[in-house]
Amino acid sequence: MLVCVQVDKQQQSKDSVYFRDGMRRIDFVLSYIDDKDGEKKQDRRKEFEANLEKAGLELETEDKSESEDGRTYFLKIHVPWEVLATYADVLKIKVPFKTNDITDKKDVPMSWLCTPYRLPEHVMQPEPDYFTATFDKSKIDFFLIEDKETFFPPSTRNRIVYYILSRCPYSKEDKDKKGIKRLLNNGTYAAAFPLHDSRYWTRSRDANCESERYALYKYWARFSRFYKEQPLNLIRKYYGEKIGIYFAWLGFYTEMLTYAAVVGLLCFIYGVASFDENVWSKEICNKTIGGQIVMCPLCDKKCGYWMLSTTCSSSWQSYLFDNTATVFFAIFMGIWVTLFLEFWKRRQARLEYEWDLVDMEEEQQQLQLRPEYETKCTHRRLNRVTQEMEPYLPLTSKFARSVLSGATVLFWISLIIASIIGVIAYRLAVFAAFASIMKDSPTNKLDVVGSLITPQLATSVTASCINFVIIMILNFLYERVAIKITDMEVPKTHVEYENKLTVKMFLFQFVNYYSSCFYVAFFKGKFVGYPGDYAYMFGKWRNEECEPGGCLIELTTQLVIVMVGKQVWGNIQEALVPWLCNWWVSRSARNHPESLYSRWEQDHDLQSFSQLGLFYEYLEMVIQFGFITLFVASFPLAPLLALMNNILEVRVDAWKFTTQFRRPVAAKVHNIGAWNEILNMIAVFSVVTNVMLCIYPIQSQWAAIFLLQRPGSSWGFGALLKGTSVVVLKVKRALYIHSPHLQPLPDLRLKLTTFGLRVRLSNH
Ligand SMILES: [Ca+2]
Repeated sequence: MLVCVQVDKQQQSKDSVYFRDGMRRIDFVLSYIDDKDGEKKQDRRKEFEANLEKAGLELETEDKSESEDGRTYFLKIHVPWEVLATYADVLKIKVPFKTNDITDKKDVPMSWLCTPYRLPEHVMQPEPDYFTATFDKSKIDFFLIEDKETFFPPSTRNRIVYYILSRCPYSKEDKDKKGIKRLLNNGTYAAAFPLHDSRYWTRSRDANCESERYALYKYWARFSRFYKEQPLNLIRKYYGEKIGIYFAWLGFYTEMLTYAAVVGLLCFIYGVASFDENVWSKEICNKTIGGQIVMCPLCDKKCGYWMLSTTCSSSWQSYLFDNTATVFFAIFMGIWVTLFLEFWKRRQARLEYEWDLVDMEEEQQQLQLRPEYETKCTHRRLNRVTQEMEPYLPLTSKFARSVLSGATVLFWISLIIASIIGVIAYRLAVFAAFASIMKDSPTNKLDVVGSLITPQLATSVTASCINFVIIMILNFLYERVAIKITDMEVPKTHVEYENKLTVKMFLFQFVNYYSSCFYVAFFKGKFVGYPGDYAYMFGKWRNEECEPGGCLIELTTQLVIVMVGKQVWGNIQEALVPWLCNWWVSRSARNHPESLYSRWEQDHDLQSFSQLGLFYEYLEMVIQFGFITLFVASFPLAPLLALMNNILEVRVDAWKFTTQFRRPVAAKVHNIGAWNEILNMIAVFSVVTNVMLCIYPIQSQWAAIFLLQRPGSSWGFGALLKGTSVVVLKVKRALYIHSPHLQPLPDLRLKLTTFGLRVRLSNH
């Protein structure tokens, strides 16, 4: 008998997501290490687990002797049908009651063209389409329940367990001491996570197990699948709507980037092709024109006069990014941004229908009060609508907290601005030094080193690097501060918490990443004064001048360094770091392949998915979105760079979620939240910056020398660009008029039927 059990266990434990009886599914796992002086912790655990059992959960503990390191206990949690039904009712979870019998299959012409990008149907549609209604415990017969054990999908089950865990008290004396989060913070438990359903590289041996993780890895989370569509329904089923919407958005953004990248590339090719017709550069390089023009010294003491023709080659370089096509591209991007936002709104609305999020009610949000809010708000008041007492924060306290957090954000933003002024001072000081090194060589040495490296370029490259390092350090510190002050504000719901944090972090990041670009684009070289009457910073350093070709080429350098640096660094941080950590943690298990390495231990060794995990993913992409829209007039290749990064990004993120992280608790959201408004804000901003970028180069020195003598060549563009905003508005209006989501979609009809049924149901 003993042998039999042993064999059974051996067979099961590598893959099984069930209790020892092989029947009850493990919905959540808690782990802890039993340390010697942990009596207090032991008491808390005892009380907590007793309360969990009181709430109806079933527990099973794996002894530490079973674990790989011999120190870790694993507590497995199963939630039985009764509890599921109760909480599904409380949380107003929607469940199927009828299969969708309305078929609206459209035959898309030329659909065979898309076949290489398609995934098999069972991956794209992992479950049939249902009509759904809010679960009601008293009307169980109404719903499509075949098997009570599998009626609620794993993502719903883990959501329910997490809801219970985050509200379960753990102290007899103090009723306010509750929730798994606090227990994790004070080290009572080491980890709490739902289980992945199989190993990612192979199907589970257990026939009852869906092995969705394996399917995700096979069809989605590999780089070799980069040209395939994403199985969004499966992602949503496995990870929940929140992560599903992120990947839908990322995929959509990448798709739209393709158009911008192609047009940007064409503009660049135009620059290369029309290279020979570049009159400015020809005249600068011409010995009788550029060779005759003597320019004033770039710095006060050591610099000498120089010939305009020495900047011959750099003027050719800057022509590549600064020509007529650039202006066209800036206008194009203005329209592109508008289309992007409008089409995303539609896509999002579609997803809301398809994923059944349309009538995710407000009261449901109310029910999802953050446990921290419940405990920190000691005041209670009567809600007149529900006639229930609910916690609230007094207005004065709320106000004080908001002011304090606002002040903190301002303080940190001013810190960045101070550091940027520091970098400018560095530029001025170093530029004087560089210029004096090259001072004797306007005619001879510059041909050797100076033809590629002008003092301006050398300064701007080093300054960009320093700037990048400062950006990274400030980022690191501010992240911690932002979380602290958002906690302090005690937002009511998770959604509110995230939106507050999003806005805080974004404001900071916006200044942090873009300010140096703004400086180069709009301030540098604009306040230099005139020969004989130069302007000085702090009365000491002469204000910087742009390169003779204008500041645009410097902006391009800056953009490339920050953008490429950030993307390379981001991918290293995102993929390499978790991979290395996992590799290190699981090394002992790999060394003993004969030993049992159970499902929960494998997942325990993975990286934990932080609550803010998705926030950083969005932030990274939105900052990139800013780079390609705000300064696109200076660098038409930026969308192409972004596109290449994003094709990689989709798969890196997918790979990371599927293989390197523990399974996140499924969460529901309507849309991408505060990011929608932030994207809109960037879009408005980008029209302004691009207009300005296209007007400003006129002030460059060449222009001063050549253009003003030839009026009419570039001046029209400013007006043209002001026209862009008009065009953008027109496009927007046209889209509204022809918007299909104003007409009732077939989907909408379905939902209305559902709604009617629900009304009838609740009237029973
Ligand atoms: Ca990412």
